[in-house]
Amino acid sequence: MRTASRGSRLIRAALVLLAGVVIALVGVVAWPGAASALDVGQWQGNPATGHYYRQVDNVTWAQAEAYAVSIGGHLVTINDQAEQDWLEATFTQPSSPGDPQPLRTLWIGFNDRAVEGTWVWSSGEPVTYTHWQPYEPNNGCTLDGICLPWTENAAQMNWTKIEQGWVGWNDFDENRSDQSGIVEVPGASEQAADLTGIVDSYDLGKLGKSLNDELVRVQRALNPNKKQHTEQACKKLDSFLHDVQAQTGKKKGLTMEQATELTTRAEQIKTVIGC
Ligand SMILES: [Ca+2]
Ligand SMILES: [Ca+2]
Ligand SMILES: [Ca+2]
Repeated sequence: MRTASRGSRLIRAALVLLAGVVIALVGVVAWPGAASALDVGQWQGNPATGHYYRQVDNVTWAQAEAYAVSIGGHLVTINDQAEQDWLEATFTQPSSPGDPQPLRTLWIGFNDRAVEGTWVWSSGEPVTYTHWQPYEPNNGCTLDGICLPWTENAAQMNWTKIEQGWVGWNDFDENRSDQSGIVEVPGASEQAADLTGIVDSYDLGKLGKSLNDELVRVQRALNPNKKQHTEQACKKLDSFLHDVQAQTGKKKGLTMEQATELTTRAEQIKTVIGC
């Protein structure tokens, strides 16, 4: 009995993963106008927090936060010096040529969008740590009281004041769309942190590793009475393959390369579970 229920649990887990992929495929199509512009990096796991982080490029603060929320997280909340140090070690990179900042500046969740001067985290977590540059946040005004024609209501990390040799946070114009941000997802596992949002090479890699491994175990756990479950799984796989085919080559759909990889994985899984 135990084996059988474990088998059906694993089948269910596998189907949830597949459903995640299908949702992800739909997500590629549904993301309003941003799918092609939204560049996301690899997930990076932080062993100290147990959370997963990834960089998203070419976004305003609000776009980055919306993306983060869509995958179950927020723009990063920096809770302490250790998290700040890990972020610097993991995400520091040179800026693009022509950018006056030597390092790429990165949106974090800290903002005073609701009440000027009252800084909060978009995650709602309490403020336990800050790492502002000297004389920041300044809301876009110099010490002499000369202000830029916009306000500054969202914070970025990796701002550098070369003359002071200091790298820290700065408040900046939240509407600048040529910026990057760091997303933090409190996923208990890499699978929970991913297989949502947008299909990327990371998803494909995880599919190959985790889903296949899981299904090999399913096959071992299955007994002949559980044939029905196999049939259900096979049906899901066929419908998944159908979705892949339908989205291939479409504008904002899957590339041929992505489709081939997904198809290969699904066919492998079908073989493993004996469709
Ligand atoms: Ca955090
Ligand atoms: Ca402000
Ligand atoms: Ca500022």
